Amino acid sequence: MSRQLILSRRTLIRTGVVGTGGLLLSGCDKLFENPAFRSALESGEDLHKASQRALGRNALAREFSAGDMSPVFRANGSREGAGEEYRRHLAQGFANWSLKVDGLVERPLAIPLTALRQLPQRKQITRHDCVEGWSAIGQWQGPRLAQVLDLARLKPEAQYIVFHCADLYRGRPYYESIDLVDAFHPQTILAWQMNGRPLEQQHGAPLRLRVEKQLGYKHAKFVTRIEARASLDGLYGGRGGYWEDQGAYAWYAGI
Ligand SMILES: Nc1nc2c(c(=O)[nH]1)N[C@H]1C(S)=C(S)[C@@H](COP(=O)(O)O)O[C@H]1N2
Ligand SMILES: [Mo]
Repeated sequence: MSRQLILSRRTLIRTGVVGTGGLLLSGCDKLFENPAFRSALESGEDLHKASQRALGRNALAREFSAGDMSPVFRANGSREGAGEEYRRHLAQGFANWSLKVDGLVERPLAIPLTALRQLPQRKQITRHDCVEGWSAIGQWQGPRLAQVLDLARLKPEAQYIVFHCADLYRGRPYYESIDLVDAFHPQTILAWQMNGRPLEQQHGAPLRLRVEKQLGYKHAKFVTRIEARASLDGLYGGRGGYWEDQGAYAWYAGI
């Protein structure tokens, strides 16, 4: 595998991703006012003009207010991560955990959780809709996936973003994938916080995807590795996700 760049807070400051003050920006409006952020975003979007033509998919999912939040947000699917390594990180409060970003990127990364927390943040209160027929409203916070992908610099051949998870559901690795329209959508974030607190294990600690325009099963929990690919062929069952490979649900689950 090619060399990985370990992103320290100092690297992030040097590369201008993180300023020395005002790290926590709330909401995307402020992010959009930031010229560095805008240009990073636009260069990402230029790569993918063709996919961006699917205009309707860029609309925002509805956001709610604090008073709408569900008193109970049930957990579904895996409630814990699997394996020795996951348990060790859990015991350490994920202090030494990092997210891998690889595949069709110019700069493979290992980004410590501490660095992900220091990137500009987006906070959103949204409704989670599970295909099994229940919904819950919760608040999610984390950096935009777009920002992480721009740090790793997608190669032009990249078409899909795959999320590899640390759990086994009924003995098999859970994984999911989305296209670049959803990957660069403003509300697509890597959430490490839920309802104002670090993610609980049952909700996918330390990091899970929020892809608000799609159903619950696309929101990969326990994300440990993000892989950029040109195609989904040859990856597990080839249909781009755990439930998709079972023939249970569609790859695109727009709501
Ligand atoms: N890694 C992983 N991600 C997953 C699942 C899972 O079993 N494993 N279940 C999915 C389903 S079907 C739903 S509805 C949501 C549930 O998220 P929650 O447990 O935070 O409610 O996670 C999704 N992401
Ligand atoms: Mo679900």
